[in-house]
Amino acid sequence: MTVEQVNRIVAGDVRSAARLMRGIENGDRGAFETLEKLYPHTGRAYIVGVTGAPGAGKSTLVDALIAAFRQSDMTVGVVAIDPTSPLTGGAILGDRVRMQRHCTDPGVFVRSVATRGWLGGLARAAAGIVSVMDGMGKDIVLVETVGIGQQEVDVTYLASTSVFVLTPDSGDAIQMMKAGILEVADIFVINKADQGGALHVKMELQAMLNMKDSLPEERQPPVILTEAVNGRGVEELEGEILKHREFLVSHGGLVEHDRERARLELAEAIEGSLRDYISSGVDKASQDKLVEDLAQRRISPRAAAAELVNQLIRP
Ligand SMILES: Nc1nc2c(ncn2[C@@H]2O[C@H](COP(=O)(O)OP(=O)(O)OP(=O)(O)O)[C@@H](O)[C@H]2O)c(=O)[nH]1
Ligand SMILES: [Mg+2]
Repeated sequence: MTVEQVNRIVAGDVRSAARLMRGIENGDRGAFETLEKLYPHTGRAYIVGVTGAPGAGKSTLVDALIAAFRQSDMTVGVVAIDPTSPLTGGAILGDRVRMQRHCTDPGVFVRSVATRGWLGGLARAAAGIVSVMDGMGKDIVLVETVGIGQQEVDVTYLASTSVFVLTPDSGDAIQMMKAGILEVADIFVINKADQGGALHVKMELQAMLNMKDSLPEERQPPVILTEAVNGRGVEELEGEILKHREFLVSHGGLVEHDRERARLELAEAIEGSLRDYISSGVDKASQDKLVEDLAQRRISPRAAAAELVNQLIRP
């Protein structure tokens, strides 16, 4: 059954893909098993992260980018990550409405992901959904997230090109330095350039980028002004994304990035396997006893963990 589903997804079947995505979002074990089978068919999509403060215009920009990439004959997947409660759901609704004009285009697939229960579940679900779009054969996958460095939503490691969106008004530029975004963003966008003050922010940002002691062959991240609402500057942004891809390809950075990503995925998989192994391998009674000991402060969390692991390794 899953092999059939995988084949349908690889052939680009939207309903099968949507079903798998739903399963991933819900944390269904079966969905993750199907994802495993899809894995050999992934790795071809070019993944672009679009990050920035709430309301910076990321979704509007993504919508405009979809149009630009479609113009260039590329198929596009979009994963919008909403770290807020699924109860509020406002941003998701906004994203759907904003990107609706593409919903009849078979070359475009837009999906919003909201938090579901367990910690770290969002990032895992998002990574899974990106893989499904990759497996479907989308040329470009755009991943929209709010902020960088919020661990539970940080999927920046997935992206080969990271675009950071700021606006002329906010004190974003200063905040960014603190968050270390200067180091991780490949392209900077100052959106809402129609509001004025954008050039000033651009100069400020470029001055900061110049202060970075970078290696001579290292690439200086471009700073682009856009007006996402009317599409101004978006073609230039598309061009810079593709240029960055060429840069990575010609400098071996793409391979390096894939390797780094594989390393993270392996580490995560090991953690997951260990977690499963431990929770299935240790009988409930001894787990309950340790929990009780912990609650009563008779033992520290570290010591309790060591005891559990020891029971498993040397029974
Ligand atoms: N004036 C102006 N407004 C813009 C521009 N781009 C986006 N906006 C507006 O900014 C508001 C927020 O845009 P979104 O695209 O939802 O921003 P976002 O960053 O995706 O927001 P969240 O996903 O909620 O974090 C909307 O009302 C947009 O119409 C722009 O270039 N100029
Ligand atoms: Mg948005």
